[in-house]
Amino acid sequence: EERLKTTFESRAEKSSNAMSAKILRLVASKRTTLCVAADLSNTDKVLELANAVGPYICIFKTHVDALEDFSKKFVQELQQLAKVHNFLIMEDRKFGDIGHTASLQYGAGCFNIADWADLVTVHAIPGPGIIDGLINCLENSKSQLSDRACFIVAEMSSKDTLTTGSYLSAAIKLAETREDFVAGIVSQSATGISSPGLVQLTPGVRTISSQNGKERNGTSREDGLGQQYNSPDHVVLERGADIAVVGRGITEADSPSDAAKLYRDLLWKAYEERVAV
Ligand code: 5FU
Repeated sequence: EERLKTTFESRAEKSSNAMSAKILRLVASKRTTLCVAADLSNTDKVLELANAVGPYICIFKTHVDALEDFSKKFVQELQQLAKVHNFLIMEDRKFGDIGHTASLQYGAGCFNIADWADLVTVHAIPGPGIIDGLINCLENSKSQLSDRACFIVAEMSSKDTLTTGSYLSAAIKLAETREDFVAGIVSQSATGISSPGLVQLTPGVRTISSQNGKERNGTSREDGLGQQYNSPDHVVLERGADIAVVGRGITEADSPSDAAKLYRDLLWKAYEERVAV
């Protein structure tokens, strides 16, 4: 497939979204396609993780509604680390309501996500109105539209997910027709994605050796709550992942920083193999 064989540098040039071009250029220059999922409950731990893995990642992904002590100061410190280590911040909010409500959730409330998150995730289920809602929010905020973008959750990693068939193809179509605000797609495969600028973000990534010996019983590719894992190689070479999301594979490692370095290396090697002529 043409798109998957193309280097990040040339895809950046073909991109019609400023943020997707920025992501692709960052990935190419920093030589990392690793996104770390910081699913921790306390802001000090999140900042400590961001500082440890910062040199090895392109995106730091948060779930701020899972934090027990969220504050404006936390956001400022995270943004500072993003500057120092050169990574982008993605709040994995998975907005899923009508445009008007999503707009309030994005730019108001105690999190004010629009103020600090470079990227957010959005479910396709409400249709294009949700994208209009988020854009509308930015037009009335101090953040620039060109500094913000969303990823459409087209296909989930969880067992028996409903994101299949016509839902999946319609979600990809939504992303491809709304590159004015869509930088990428969260999915488990590249099937149906044709726009070179759209970035495929793939969660559910873990090496077998990082699963604390669970591989011995042969059922190590799940977490007991529906998450399903694939290896870094597999998601890049067989499923079209541009950026791979690793959470517990790194946060539960003895050294998150060593683990991030290892995942970065495995992922980059697989990318080089994918684009090799
Ligand atoms: F859209 C999705 C999805 O389909 N699967 C996911 O796992 C998002 N995720 C996120 O990736 C999820 O919310 C976690 O933050 C992260 C995976 O973490 P893990 O610890 O590597 O399983």
